[in-house]
Amino acid sequence: MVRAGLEEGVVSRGIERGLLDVAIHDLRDHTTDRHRSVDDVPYGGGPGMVMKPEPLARAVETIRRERGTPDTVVLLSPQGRRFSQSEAERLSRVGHVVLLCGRYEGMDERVRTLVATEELSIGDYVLSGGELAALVIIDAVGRLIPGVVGDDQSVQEDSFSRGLLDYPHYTRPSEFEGLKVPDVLLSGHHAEVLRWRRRAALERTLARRPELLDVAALTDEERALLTEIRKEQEKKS
Ligand code: 4GX
Repeated sequence: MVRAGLEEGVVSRGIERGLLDVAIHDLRDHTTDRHRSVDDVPYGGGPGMVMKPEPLARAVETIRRERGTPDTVVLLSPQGRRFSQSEAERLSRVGHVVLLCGRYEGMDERVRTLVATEELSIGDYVLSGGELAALVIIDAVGRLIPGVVGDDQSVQEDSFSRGLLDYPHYTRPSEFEGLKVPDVLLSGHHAEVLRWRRRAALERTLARRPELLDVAALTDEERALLTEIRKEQEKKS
């Protein structure tokens, strides 16, 4: 599943170009019983299975031996701290990251205390395994590694790297199904375009994700714009 997810896209080309390296480890290769079991019934009873601690501990031990001690060992689970753009930025500066993916209903608690050094969740929903969460993290972190995305500026100006939602984008044609591209974007007035985009990003963030404005790093000009937008919306309502 992880291999399939790494077969295409900007991050996979980064891997081909040697800008980052991703190794996949199958927990079943770190089992010792005939059935190569990675799960067992829960102590105390109840439904569902629990990931055994030994295969995970042995897999990380193998990684330590072959590639050195990782800088961080991340357990992926809905109980983790929420993964975000700032977490992606942090991980993009870490040299060696191990992502632990589990299946089933739970993970033996001793994996948390002995093997993992942190726990991350990609969102409040339940996946059938940690592999898709790992792919999400590899993608978000991978594209922040210098050179992976061709246009460095586009990464820096991304929605969220500034803590705001993105402004609306348009390309040709200038009119589609009766909807026109805003005149200012065709005007060639670069300063006006920038101002329109800043304002549009603030309007959108205020309308859809107002809580982001509490933590976004805004310039004095943006604070003034925001006050203006709020006043206009008061008038409308
Ligand atoms: N963000 N899952 C992990 C198995 C599991 C259960 C408990 C550790 C402890 C998820 C998420 C997620 C489902 C991956 C349960 N592992 N992972 N899996 N949301 O839902 O990261």
